[in-house]
Amino acid sequence: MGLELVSFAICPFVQRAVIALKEKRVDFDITYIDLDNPPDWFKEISPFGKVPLLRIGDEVLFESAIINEYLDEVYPPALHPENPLERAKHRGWIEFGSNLLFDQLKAMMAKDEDSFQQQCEVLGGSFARLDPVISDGPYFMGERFSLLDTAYAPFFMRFEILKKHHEALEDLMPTRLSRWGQALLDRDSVKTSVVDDFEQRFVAFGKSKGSFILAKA
Ligand SMILES: N[C@@H](CCC(=O)N[C@@H](CS)C(=O)NCC(=O)O)C(=O)O
Repeated sequence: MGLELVSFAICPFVQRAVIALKEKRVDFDITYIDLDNPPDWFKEISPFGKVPLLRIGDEVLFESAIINEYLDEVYPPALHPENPLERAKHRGWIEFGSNLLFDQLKAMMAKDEDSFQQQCEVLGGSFARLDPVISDGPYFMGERFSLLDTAYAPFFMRFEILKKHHEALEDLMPTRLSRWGQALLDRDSVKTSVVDDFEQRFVAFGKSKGSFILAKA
């Protein structure tokens, strides 16, 4: 049955599902909507009014982590660890990654230097938590790329862009975390997981919402 992903072009949560689909080489259609002016059909089928949605025939899945677990159960190769305890730990860190994405958005949307710097401290605290639990590389659990990696790649992609706009971000990330991020950004499924003009759109979006660090972009 055909798969349709409902997306907003710069959404990191949709990007997680795109990466998983590409890793699994599954064909899918993608429908972009404008979240500032969502169509009625979307409001009817999205319980939280959020993307991503995955439409499978008449069925609709919502929430990126749930969508990716479904994809992982149905389409090989399985990316989640086989061991239930490891899988549960990964789910916890995927949730941590979702919080990190929201903190990154807050940093990007900060309206002035003070609130931006405060958000940098929050990000720095999360990096200090995350850094000791990642493997020596290249990926979170070592040689094997996992579902958890799909959840963090969108964060690293946005961080690389934001880093160009404020020096406070340049040295914020510990070396090991940066190394993991680079390995993810080098992966084909990640490179091809966004629209061609992603960076321009992402920056324009932040600017239009009054972002302090993107004001001069
Ligand atoms: N927990 C959700 C978060 C999804 C999310 O926040 N999506 C944003 C776009 S990146 C959205 O649809 N926002 C619309 C809104 O909040 O009204 C997931 O993991 O799928």
